[in-house]
Amino acid sequence: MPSPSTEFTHAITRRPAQSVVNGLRAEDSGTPDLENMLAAHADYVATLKSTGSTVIELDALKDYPDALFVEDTALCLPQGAILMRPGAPSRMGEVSEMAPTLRDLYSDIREIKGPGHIEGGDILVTGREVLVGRSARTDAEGVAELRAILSDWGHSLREVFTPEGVLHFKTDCSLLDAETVLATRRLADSGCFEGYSIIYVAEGEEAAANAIRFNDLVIMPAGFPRTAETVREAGYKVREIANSECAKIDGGMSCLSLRFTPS
Ligand code: CIR
Repeated sequence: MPSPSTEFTHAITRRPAQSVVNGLRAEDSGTPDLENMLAAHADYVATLKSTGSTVIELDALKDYPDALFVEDTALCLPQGAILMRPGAPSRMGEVSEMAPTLRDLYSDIREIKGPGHIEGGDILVTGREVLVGRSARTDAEGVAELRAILSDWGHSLREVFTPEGVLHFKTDCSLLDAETVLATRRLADSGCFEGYSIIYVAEGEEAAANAIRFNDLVIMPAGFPRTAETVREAGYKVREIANSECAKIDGGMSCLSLRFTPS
């Protein structure tokens, strides 16, 4: 039987706009180079497609510099899709840009109405539950609203906490299979993955934790050889994609797509 947390027939991506150079970032580590970013993005899309999945590629949105990070706008589950309510004010409008695409794919669309906030980057769907990390972008009210929707669909939500200074919960972890996570020590030491198998990223390679399991592949950011080797040795098929430009605006492998099998 296909595993709904790792096997997907569809993904949605959005091309970076020229305005991506103005994307939000915690620290300035240089201006992203659009040409390099577009090349890496094309490689990312091709890699998703190589697993047999349909990839819906949306047009760039110049008014929203961070709109390529589509993951933050919605949570897609087998039962339906939930429109998020980003905690970053400059990203709020991205949700209504995503909504029509999801309405075409799903018959049941819910939305986080507020006043709370929640971004998709703080949500990890595992084989047994939905983990949501409170963060600077995701608050208690947002989590409570999501919990009510998920309980309608029979999912249990467990609230956890993203370490201080880490943008999103999934900045520091990813699902490798229904019961196994790749995580940083600073996150796993909080105890949030009790009962799961944990593969730790190598020390100094914390940014490798933002990976995705997409069908038969684990797609990881390039440049973290010790972690990639550990994941390979654990039996996963790893594909590395350049992420130097998205990293300058705190983005990674999970942020760049919504992954799902529509109902
Ligand atoms: C932001 O700060 O919102 C973007 N520059 C990066 C978003 C990354 N998204 C994610 O981790 N899911």
